[in-house]
Amino acid sequence: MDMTPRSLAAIAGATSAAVALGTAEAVAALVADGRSLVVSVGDGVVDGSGAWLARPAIELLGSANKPTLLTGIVVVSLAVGALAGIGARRRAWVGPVIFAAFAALGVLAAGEDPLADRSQAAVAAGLGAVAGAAVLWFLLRLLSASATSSMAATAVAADASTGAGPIAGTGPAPAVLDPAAGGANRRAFFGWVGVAGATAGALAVAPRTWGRQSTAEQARETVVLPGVDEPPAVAEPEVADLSSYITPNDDFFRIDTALVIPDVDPAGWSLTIDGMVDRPFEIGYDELVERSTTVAPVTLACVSNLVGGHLVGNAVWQGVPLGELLAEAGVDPAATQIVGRSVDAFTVGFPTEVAFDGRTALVATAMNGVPLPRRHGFPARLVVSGLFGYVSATKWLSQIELTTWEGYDAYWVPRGWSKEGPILVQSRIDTPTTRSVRAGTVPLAGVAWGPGVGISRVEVRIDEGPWMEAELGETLSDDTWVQWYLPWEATPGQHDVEVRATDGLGDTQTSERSPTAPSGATGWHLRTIDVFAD
Ligand SMILES: Nc1nc2c(c(=O)[nH]1)N[C@H]1C(S)=C(S)[C@@H](COP(=O)(O)O)O[C@H]1N2
Ligand SMILES: [Mo]
Repeated sequence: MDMTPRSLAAIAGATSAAVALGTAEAVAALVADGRSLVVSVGDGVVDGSGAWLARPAIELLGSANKPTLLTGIVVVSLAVGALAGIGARRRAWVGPVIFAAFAALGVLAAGEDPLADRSQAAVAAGLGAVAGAAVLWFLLRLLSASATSSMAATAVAADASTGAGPIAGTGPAPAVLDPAAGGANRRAFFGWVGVAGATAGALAVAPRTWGRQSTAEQARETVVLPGVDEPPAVAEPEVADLSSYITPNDDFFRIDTALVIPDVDPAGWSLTIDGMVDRPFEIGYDELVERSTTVAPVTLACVSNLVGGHLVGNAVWQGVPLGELLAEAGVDPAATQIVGRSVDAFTVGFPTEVAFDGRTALVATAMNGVPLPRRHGFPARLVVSGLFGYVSATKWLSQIELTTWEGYDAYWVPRGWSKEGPILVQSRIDTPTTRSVRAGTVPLAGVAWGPGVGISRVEVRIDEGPWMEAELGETLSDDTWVQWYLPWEATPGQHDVEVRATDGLGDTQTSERSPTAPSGATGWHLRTIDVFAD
C-alpha cells in the first residue's frame, strides 16, 4: 500500500496519543485515587454541556450514551494526536506542545471533578504526555530515516541513469544506500506502531482489570442489615410478561450523570447534615445502617420516562426517616429547601415540608433486602415518595444541606427542568409485548402509578370505544404502583388499545400529550395491535 508521508505521520501521531492515554490510564489506575482522566473529561462534558445537550442526554446517558461518550473522547484524542503527528513532521516542537496542552486539559477536567485528585491527575497526565511525545519523536525519526533512505535510493537510481554526481544536502547520511532500505524502514515503522498500539491498549486495560477490586463491593459484602419484618408478598395477577410488583434490583432502571459508578468506601464515608440547622452533625455508615429499621415500598420514577417507558420501578427500601435525622439537627423554620448532595457533586432540591408531611422520605441503605447496589447509590441514597428522582433521589449521598427555596437551584434546574418535580399519574401497557396477536382472549396488563396517593382506578378502551375498568392487583402502600389486568376478546383487524389511570385523590390522568421536559411526559399510553385470525 502506498501511503503519503503525511498519513504516515498521522498514524505516528495517533499511535503516540494512544500511548499517552494508555500511560495516563495505567498511572491513574495504580495510584490511590484511580480516577480516569478520560472519565473526568467525560464528566466535564456531561456537566458542562448545559441545556442544549442535557435534555436529550439525561435519558441516553443512563445507558448507551456513556460508552459512546467515552469512546468519542478517545477517538477525538487520537485525531488530535494525528494532527500533532502531521504538525511535528515539519516543526518538532509541535508534538510536545500539543501533548502538554492535552495533559493540561485533563488536569483541568480533574480539577472540576469532585471524585478526582488534581495532583494525582497531574502526575498521570504529565507522564502520559511525556510518553506520548517521546513515542511521537521516535516514530517520526523512523519515518524520516525511511524517507531519507528511499530518497537516497531514488538518488542512487537517478545517478545510475543520468551519470550525475550524488545530490548533496539531503539530510543525515542514510544508514543503508540500498533501494530496498526505505521499505525495510517502513516495515520497522509499522512494527513499532504495532508494538506501541498494543502497549497502549494493555496499559489502558490491564491495571484496571487486574489491579484493584472495588472497595465498595468488598465492603458491601460484609454489611449486616438490622433485622426487620419483611413486607408480606402481594397477590399478583398471573399474566406472562406483566411487570412484577417488586422490581428485582438487577432489572431496576438506572439513571444518573456518573460515567463511572462512584466506588465509595463506607469506612471513609459519612453523611453530613448541615446548613440552616441548629446542630449540624455527621453520621457514619455503621450507625446509619444500625438505625435503618424503617422499611417502605416506594415506586421511583424518572422525569425522562416517556409514556409507556421503563424508567420506573418499585422497590422495598430500608433506611432512616429523613425527618428523624433532620429533627436531631434542628431545622431553622426559614429553611424551605432540602438539598441532597452526592459524592460526585450531583444535587437534588425539594421542599423541607416533604420530610415532615408524613410521606415516606428515607435516607436508604438497603434495597429489596440487600445493601444498596453500587449502581443504585451505595452506601446511602435518598428516597422520597411522590417526587421524581431528579429532585429527590440522590445516590451516593454525602450531604443534606438545609437552605432556602430561592437560595439554591439543584443540578437539573439550570439545565431546563422544573424546580418542583412531582411524579405524574401514569399508566403503562406491558402485555401483549408483541405488535400482533392471535384472535381470542388476549390478556391486557400493565402497571399504573401516582404521586404517593395510590391508584384508585385503571381503565382501558379499544378503538376509542367505552372505557372498561381493569382489575387491580394488591399493593403494599399508596407509594407504589399497582398492577392492572383486563382480558380482551380480540377480534381480527388492527386495534388501538389505550389505558388511563385515576389516582387516589380521584384525579384522572390527562390525555394531553406533553414531552418529558420540563416536568415529565403526559398522555395516555396507546398501543396499536394487529389481531390475526386463526
Ligand atoms: N448522585 C446522583 N444521584 C442521582 C442521579 C444522578 O445523576 N447522580 N440521578 C437521579 C435521577 S434523575 C433518577 S431518576 C434517580 C434514578 O435512580 P436509580 O438509578 O436508582 O433508578 O436517581 C437520581 N439520583
Ligand atoms: Mo431521572
